[in-house]
Parts: sequence; structure tokens; C-alpha cells
Amino acid sequence: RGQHFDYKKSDEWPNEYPICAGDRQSPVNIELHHVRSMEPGRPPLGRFGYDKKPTRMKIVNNGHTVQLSGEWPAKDTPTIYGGPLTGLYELAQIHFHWGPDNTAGSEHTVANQSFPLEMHLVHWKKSYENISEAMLHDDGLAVIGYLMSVDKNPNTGLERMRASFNKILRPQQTTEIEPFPLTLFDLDLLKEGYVTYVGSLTTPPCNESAIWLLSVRIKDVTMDEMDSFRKLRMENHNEHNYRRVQPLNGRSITYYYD
Ligand code: B30
Ligand code: ZN
Repeated sequence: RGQHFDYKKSDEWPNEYPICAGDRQSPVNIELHHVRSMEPGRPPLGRFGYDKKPTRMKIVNNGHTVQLSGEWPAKDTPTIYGGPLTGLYELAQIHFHWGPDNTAGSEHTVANQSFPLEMHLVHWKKSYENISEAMLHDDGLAVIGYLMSVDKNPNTGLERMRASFNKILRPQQTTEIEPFPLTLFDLDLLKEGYVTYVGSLTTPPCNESAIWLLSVRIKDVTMDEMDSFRKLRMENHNEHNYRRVQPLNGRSITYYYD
């Protein structure tokens, strides 16, 4: 079971999970001068369902992150397609990575710079039976990542989530929250471009099944919002839940814009 891993000992993950030492691991450092542009003529990235309110929503402290998930009528489930993706990818869950202070927290870095918070929207390819099956294929998941740095503008989605963080301060606690559409996170930012590369889950078992799409626009998070994340207790007394960057091993990172 992947639940039992310790961020303080991430260099030992490959002992129990050999794929964590594979050659298309995530996260990576993004060097903008190494990024190449997309070939013209690609279909733009599209999405639907992000503006639909789910019928139920919950947050869980699973011991290594806080995870948000919702239930939508099938036709409304948030879905992405186009850009570097082939087929439809349906949202499974949203979660976050952070650290004890503003000097670190993000998993991906840009020009070796870390950010305090990184948000992951995990989607799985609908042509596979379910998300567990999708994770066994090299194009099974599409994860959208947003790097965030501290500023004064509260994010409505983060505010709605953190209002209930006092109910999930300890690992394995979960609570229902008042449903809201994901547009409250103010996510229409991939419009300004994103970088994409093939990589892995950033936690054990580190399956090399993810196509990554990282927004080039940095989002805002307030100091109060960061404090709320840092009050959540993680397993193994971990004070951060980001993995260090992994070697690119010749992979290319491509810049996409619509
Ligand atoms: S990430 O976006 O690369 N950080 C999973 C999905 C995305 C990422 C990491 C992990 C994932 O689904 N892992 C397997 C399932 N998890 C349950 C879970 O939802 O959160 C079990 C587990 O650890 O082994 Cu964590
Ligand atoms: Zn993640």
C-alpha cells in the first residue's frame, strides 16, 4: 500500500517501490530556456464541467496531503481534452503540496526556485476502466499543476476549503463541505500557456503514468491560507509533503499556448 511513506526518507522510497528510481520521474525543475515550443496545429486544451456545482463534496486529510473530491452527475464531471492529450481525462481529485515556511513547498521548481504551495488536479483517461487501471498505462493520468506564491488576494476556492480544515487536523479525518464549482479556484489560467512533459506520480508507488501540464502563470495564496495548510498534521510528523526534483533523463519539456 502506498499510504506508508515518509517524506524525510524519500531517498529510500525505491527500496520498497522500485519505480521511484525510474527514468521518467516527477517532479522536475523547469528551465525556461530549455523549454521548446509546440509544433503548430495542435488542438487547443479544452475542458467542461469545471463550472458545475457537484452534488456532494468532501475533504480528507489522508496523512500525506489534503484531498478534495466531489460527486457530479456523469455528464457534468470536470473533464479535459486536447493540447498534448489524446482522448478525454476526467477529474478524480485535487490535492496540495506545501512546506513549513515560504522558502519551499512546491514539487516542481522553475529555474531552481521553489514556491510555497503547489495544487494538483488529477485526471484519469476515460478509455481505461477506472483510475487504478489508468495508473498502469503511460498515458493514464493527466495532472494539471499550479504553483502559488504568497500575495494579498484570497482565493475563493481555498477559502471554502480551509473553513473546514479544523475538522481534518489529524490524519484519516474527513468531512463533507458545502459543494462549490471548481471555477471558484479561479483556474482559467492555462489560457496564458503551460509547459508539458511526461512523468510520474510524485508519491509511492511513483507510477510512470502521468502527463503533466504546469501553468506558467503563478497563482496567489494568502499567508492565512498557507497557515491553514501548515496546521494540518501529517503522518510521520512530516512538516512538508513535496518530493525533491528528479532528473529529466533527456525528456523534453514543451511550451503550449492556445
Ligand atoms: S501526484 O499528483 O503526482 N502528486 C496519486 C495521484 C496523484 C499524485 C500522487 C498520487 C494517487 O492516486 N495515488 C494512489 C492512490 N493513493 C490514494 C490517494 O488518493 O492519495 C493511495 C496512496 O497514497 O498510495 Cu495517496
Ligand atoms: Zn501531487
